[in-house]
Amino acid sequence: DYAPQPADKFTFGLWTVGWPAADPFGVATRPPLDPVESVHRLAELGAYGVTFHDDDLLATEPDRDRAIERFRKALAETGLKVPMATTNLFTHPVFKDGGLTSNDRDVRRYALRKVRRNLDLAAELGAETYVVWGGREGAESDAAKDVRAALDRYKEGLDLLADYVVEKGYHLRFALEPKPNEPRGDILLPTIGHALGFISQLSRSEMFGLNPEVGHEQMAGLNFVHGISQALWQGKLFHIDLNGQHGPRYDQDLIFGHGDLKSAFFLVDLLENGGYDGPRHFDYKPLRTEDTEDVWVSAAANMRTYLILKEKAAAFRADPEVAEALAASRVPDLSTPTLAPGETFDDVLNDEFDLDAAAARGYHFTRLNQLALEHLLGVR
Ligand code: GLT
Ligand code: MN
Ligand code: MN
Ligand code: MN
Repeated sequence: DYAPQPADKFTFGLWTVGWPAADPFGVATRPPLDPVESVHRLAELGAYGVTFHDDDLLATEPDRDRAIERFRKALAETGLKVPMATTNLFTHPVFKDGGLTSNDRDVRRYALRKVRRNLDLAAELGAETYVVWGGREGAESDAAKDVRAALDRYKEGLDLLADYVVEKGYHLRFALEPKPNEPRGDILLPTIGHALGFISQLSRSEMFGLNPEVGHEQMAGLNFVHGISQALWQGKLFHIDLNGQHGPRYDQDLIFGHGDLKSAFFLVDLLENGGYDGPRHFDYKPLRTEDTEDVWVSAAANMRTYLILKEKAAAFRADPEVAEALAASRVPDLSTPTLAPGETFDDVLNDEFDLDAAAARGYHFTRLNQLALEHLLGVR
């Protein structure tokens, strides 16, 4: 009956269910949510864990020590884990031109202090991944930001933080989260590809991977399944933010599957069969129209949709007609190396090859795609 279990590794940010739903055009429609209540409700729904920004813990209890103590107690009572944590370097006005890449050096130093303090807490709570979403690292005008200098400062900051983690002996890796725009006109590291390229320039690049978000790549008009495939291929899928989005427009943060459902189907198929065993983390926003009880309906919907898609993907893979269609489309053949063992490049010169016949061969992808669609629609 698609009941989530901790073994499914579903996790939620405190800022997701706890979003009071203020947007650029209107004030909050829901009261602030006590993180302790979130922990209990998520555990009841079958989640595995909860994640947080330093500031999320203070939603209803301004005293940091007291807030942490109450949070710890809720974790102990429920058994919920904290696999990931992150820093808020975007809400406070001081971060209006960014944190680690603000033009203001004092702000950059403050941002480093803020991350460092929460790294200590993340390690204490047993987190293994530290997300870095540089939502304010960017600009609205090409005159306003020396992007090459900004990338130098981004690297400087992240190198310092990685050194700190090593020095302290923390078991933490960093996951950079790309986003093309919003809240800045243009954000640095806008896509999975930009972030992968940047990581190669970091001093301890092995400690850095990605936390890609469904909606963020789709805002850029990109294929999320392809992006995740490349991140996996490069060993860089450290974490993932699941949600829904309808193409290039503002960041919708819809419930998983409530955007591009077909992409969600192929994504679950990839995550379940592609060697990713990390948390399935939902970074969504309960609709602004919803009341405080609807919030929990929406949290449950993310997990239920994932489990339904997991079942559909398994049925797709197990269907003999699909296996036959995959073979007819020569999909498995792509895994055969282009040179046979022992061959050299010169051996490609000796092929007997009928150019016209090869050009005429169809790939029959239509049938394959329709089979996937019919599994997804529940008619097979
Ligand atoms: C913020 C952002 C998300 C990031 C979070 C991590 S916070 O809500 O929109 O995409 O994952 O800082
Ligand atoms: Mn988003
Ligand atoms: Mn978001
Ligand atoms: Mn996110």
